[in-house]
Amino acid sequence: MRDDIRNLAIIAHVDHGKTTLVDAMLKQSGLFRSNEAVVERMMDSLDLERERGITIMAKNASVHYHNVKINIVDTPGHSDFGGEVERVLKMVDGVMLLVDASEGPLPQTRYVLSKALAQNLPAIVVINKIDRQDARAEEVVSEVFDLFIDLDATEDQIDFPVIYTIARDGVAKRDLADESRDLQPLFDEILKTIPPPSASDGVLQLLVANLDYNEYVGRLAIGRIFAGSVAVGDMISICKLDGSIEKTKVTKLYAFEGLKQQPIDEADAGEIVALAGIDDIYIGETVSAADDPRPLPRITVDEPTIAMIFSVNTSPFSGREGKFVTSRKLRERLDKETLGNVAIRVEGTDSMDSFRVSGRGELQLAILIEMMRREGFEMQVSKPEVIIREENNRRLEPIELAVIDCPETFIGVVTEALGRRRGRMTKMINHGTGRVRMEFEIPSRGLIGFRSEFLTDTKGTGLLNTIFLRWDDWQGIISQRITGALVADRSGRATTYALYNLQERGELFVRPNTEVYEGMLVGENARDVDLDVNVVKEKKLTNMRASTADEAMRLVPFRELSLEQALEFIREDELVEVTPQSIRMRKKILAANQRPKGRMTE
Ligand SMILES: Nc1nc2c(ncn2[C@@H]2O[C@H](COP(=O)(O)OP(=O)(O)OP(=O)(O)O)[C@@H](O)[C@H]2O)c(=O)[nH]1
Ligand SMILES: [Mg+2]
Repeated sequence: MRDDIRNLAIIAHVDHGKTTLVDAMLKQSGLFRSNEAVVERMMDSLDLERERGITIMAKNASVHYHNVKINIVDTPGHSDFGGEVERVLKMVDGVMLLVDASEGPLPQTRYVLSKALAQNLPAIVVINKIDRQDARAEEVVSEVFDLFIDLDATEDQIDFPVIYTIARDGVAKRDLADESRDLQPLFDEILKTIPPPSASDGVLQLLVANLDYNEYVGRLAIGRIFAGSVAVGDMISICKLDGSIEKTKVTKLYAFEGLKQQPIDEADAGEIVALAGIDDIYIGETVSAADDPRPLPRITVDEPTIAMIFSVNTSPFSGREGKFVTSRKLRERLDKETLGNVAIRVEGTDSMDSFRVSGRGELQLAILIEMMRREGFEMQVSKPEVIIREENNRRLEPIELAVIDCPETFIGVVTEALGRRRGRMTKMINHGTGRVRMEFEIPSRGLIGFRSEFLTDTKGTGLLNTIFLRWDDWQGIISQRITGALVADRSGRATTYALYNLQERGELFVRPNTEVYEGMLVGENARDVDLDVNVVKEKKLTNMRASTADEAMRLVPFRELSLEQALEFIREDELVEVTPQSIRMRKKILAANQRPKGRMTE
């Protein structure tokens, strides 16, 4: 046993406070001077994580408490990033399951707990945000208890310790009535409940469970040493995913100290380390002894449920704003993604210029697209579609559980909207607070594009959480967006005059002077058909006064769609064009006279 080490992951539903709790643990372990200014949610170091306020990638850190090194893996709580949680559980000997004291267990709580229980990991249940006005800590503990039972936990697992916290203030208590000013009760519980890693001698076996990048040393392969030891200068073998073995030498070895990686000379079984200087190493591969390679079982994660086609940008504006525009670059980048992100798949298609990219949800794919455009890529992507399986002549599609929290007054609209999308209510709980919680089973197909409608329907007050439930028989046709699009019928720059005359048709997506091309979507048509429109029309200038009148035209503010909103908006015959600077929507077929008829023209 290595009693000087504990390895644990912190898991929860999105926003329940994982990263905030890690902040507090880092601060209280004396990592910073008492007067040192530190940012909030330190572990959320990616630009996209900071902008969106969510964790996207699992990350390692460590703290010291009573001469014990506690390696902590912070994980994302959004269900689209569930694959991150699944694979890092391989590195740890236990988990802290965080649950919001008011919201209680939500779909992702259930998902991550089920994965931890399946690995036989002991859990400390941490009820966080007990400072909330609407906290109902004790009730939530009993809901968590029910969840363990529901997931067929063993008696040992059900006998979990509970700690109450205010992560934001760095306070933990064993009992709600306790006075406490710090996290000591939590640290003590970690040492007590999370077993030390077993130290096994013998042949080196290190399972790569995470990849990182450090600008000084390049690629880092992060993993836990399951057996043996490793030292700088050792010859090692990498047991590749394809079964081959590659020999190399350890040039740089790191351990996690706080938020940093610290160079070390050697490490033993039980420790979580990072190896640098090996370019060709991927998640799920085993680092083993040079003369006696022994691969560990590879890491498997749940299958993707949603797919999108990524293609070379074929719009007339292609190549204007991006650095990387060719199909070769696109393919290389996507392949690279699959090596670091086990929940993403990439396949070729009939066309050399298109690739089918599958993942766990719209957000996961949108984040990938967003990262790529920031790196300088241009591409066009199709409407996300669910993955359909054929099994024993049955056509199966993914079904999700949608858990909705909203004010009572919206029960009607929400139920109606989900009914249209083939959702079936399975549960409704009225907490008597004016808000209700409803559960629906609904095909993933029906959820595509639902989020923005839901937020509008509930005036921004609703909470929607979804999680994959099962594969089930195809549920029949689900009707799509009921409105059509306003489609530019020629290229040029949009004019105030033209937009002014169009705005009564529906909401506009472009502002005056935006450059458009034929086939580009410039607005939503209130009617259910597409309408080809001229947005570049100039007013005939008959005299000077006409142009002053032009300036006086008041335009309704245009709606700028985010990437996710654009992905939700488009239909099967449309695409989103993504470049480092722009997000445009377009018809697949740009030329108006080549698109299927049955549309209106102005
Ligand atoms: N009132 C209150 N708010 C808290 C507490 N802990 C965290 N929060 C807030 O909850 C929000 C989410 O916190 P995060 O730490 O980002 O949550 P997370 O679980 O890491 O979220 P993901 O990684 O995206 O799943 C932030 O606005 C925090 O300030 C707490 O103890 N009390
Ligand atoms: Mg987080």
